[in-house]
Amino acid sequence: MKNMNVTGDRLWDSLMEMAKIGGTEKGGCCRLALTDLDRQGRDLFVKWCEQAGCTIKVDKMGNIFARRAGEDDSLPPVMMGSHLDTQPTGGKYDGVFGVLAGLEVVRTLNDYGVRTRHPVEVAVWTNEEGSRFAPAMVASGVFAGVFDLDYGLSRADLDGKTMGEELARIGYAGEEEVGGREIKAFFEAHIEQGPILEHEEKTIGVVKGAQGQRWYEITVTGQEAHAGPTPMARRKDALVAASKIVTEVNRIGLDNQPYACATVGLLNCSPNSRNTIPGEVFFTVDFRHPDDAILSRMDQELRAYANKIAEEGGFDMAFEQIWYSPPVEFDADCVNAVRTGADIAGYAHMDIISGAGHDACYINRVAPTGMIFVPCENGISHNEEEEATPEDLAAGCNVLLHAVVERATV
Ligand code: HGY
Ligand code: MN
Ligand code: MN
Ligand code: MN
Repeated sequence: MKNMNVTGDRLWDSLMEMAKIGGTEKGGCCRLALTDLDRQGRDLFVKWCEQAGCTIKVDKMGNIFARRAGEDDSLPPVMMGSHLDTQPTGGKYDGVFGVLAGLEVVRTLNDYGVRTRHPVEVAVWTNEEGSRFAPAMVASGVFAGVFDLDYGLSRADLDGKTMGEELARIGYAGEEEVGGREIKAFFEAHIEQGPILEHEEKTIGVVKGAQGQRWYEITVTGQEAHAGPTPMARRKDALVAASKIVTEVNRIGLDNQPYACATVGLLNCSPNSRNTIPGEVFFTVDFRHPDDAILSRMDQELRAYANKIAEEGGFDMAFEQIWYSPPVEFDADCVNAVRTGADIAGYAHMDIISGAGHDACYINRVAPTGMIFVPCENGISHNEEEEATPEDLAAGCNVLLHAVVERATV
C-alpha cells in the first residue's frame, strides 16, 4: 500500500460543517435520532458521499450504506462507520467522527486513485444513542440479528412516536433488508469519551472490547396527598422511596470498583407539584461492567434492594430490565490491524476497553470488527464541551485508512 495520508483539514472542515446542524450555543450538538435535524445531517452525509462517487442504500431500519465500488463488486465489503444521532447535550464528535472519518477514507482513496479489490462502505447506524428511543444501538442490533425488525420499528419515544413512524416521516424508511449479508470486516473510529488516552498521552486506543451493559426502567407508585395536612408517618412518598433506590444504585457502583459504572440519568416525578406528595416516580438505571458475572451480581443486588424498599413501604413497583448487552471482545486480527496501523504511522498507542457501547459491539457478532479510539479533551463526552484535536482525529483516520485498505486489498 502506498504511504497514503488522509487530508486532516478536509476531515476537520466536514466535522465543523456537520456540527452546524443542531449546533447549540455552548458549542455542542443536539440531533436526536429521527428528528428533522437528524434528517438534515443524513442528507448532508449522503450528498457528500454521492459527490465522492458512492452509491447509497438505506435499509428498513434507516441504516445508510455509502458504497465505493471495488475491482470485484461481488466480494463482501469492508465497512466503516458509526452514528450521526447525538445526545440532547451532545458534542461534535461522538459518532460523527466515525462516520466522517469513513468518508475521508473514501475521499483519500479517490485522491490517490486507489481501487481496492473489495468494495468499501461507510455506514450510518440509526439511533445509536438510545436517548430518544431505547435501547441504544437498536438498528445495528437489528442488522446483527440481536433484535427482530418489528421490535426495532416499534420502539417508541416518551411521546409514543415509534421509530417506524419517524423513519417514514423523515424519508429514511429504506427498502433494503436489514443485515443478512456478508461483511468482510467492520472498523469504527470513535473518540474515547473517557480520560485514559489523554492521561497516558497516547494518540491511538487499540480497542480490545467493550464492557457489558444492563438498562432498567423502574416505576415506584405511592400516594399523592397534600404536603400540608398529611402527617409524615402516614405518607407513601414515591420520591423518597425512589431516592433510596437511586442511592443504592450509586452504592452498588462504588462497591464494585474498579470498572463498575452505575447511573440514574432520567427521572420523572409525578405530579411534580411543590405542595403535593409525589405519587409516582419513573426512572432509569444504566449499569456497566466488563465482567459479566459482576454485572449480573449488580443486577441481583439492585433487584433485591428495590423489592425490599417496595415491600417495607407498601409501594407498588414496576421493575423492568429493558436491555442487556454482554461484554464484547473484538476480533483479534482486526485489533492487530489497528495496532499495526498505529505502529506504521508512528502513533503512540495503548490497548483499551471501551466504557461506552458502540454499534461495533453488535456488528462484532456478524463480522470481524475492530475499533480505533482517539483522545477527547478532559475525557468529556455526552456534553456540549466535548472536544478533540484536528491532529488526533487525523491520526485516528489514518489508522482507519490503513486497517481498511489492508483488509480490502487481500
Ligand atoms: O451509552 C452508550 O454507551 C452509547 O453512547 N450509546
Ligand atoms: Mn457514540
Ligand atoms: Mn454516545
Ligand atoms: Mn506497538
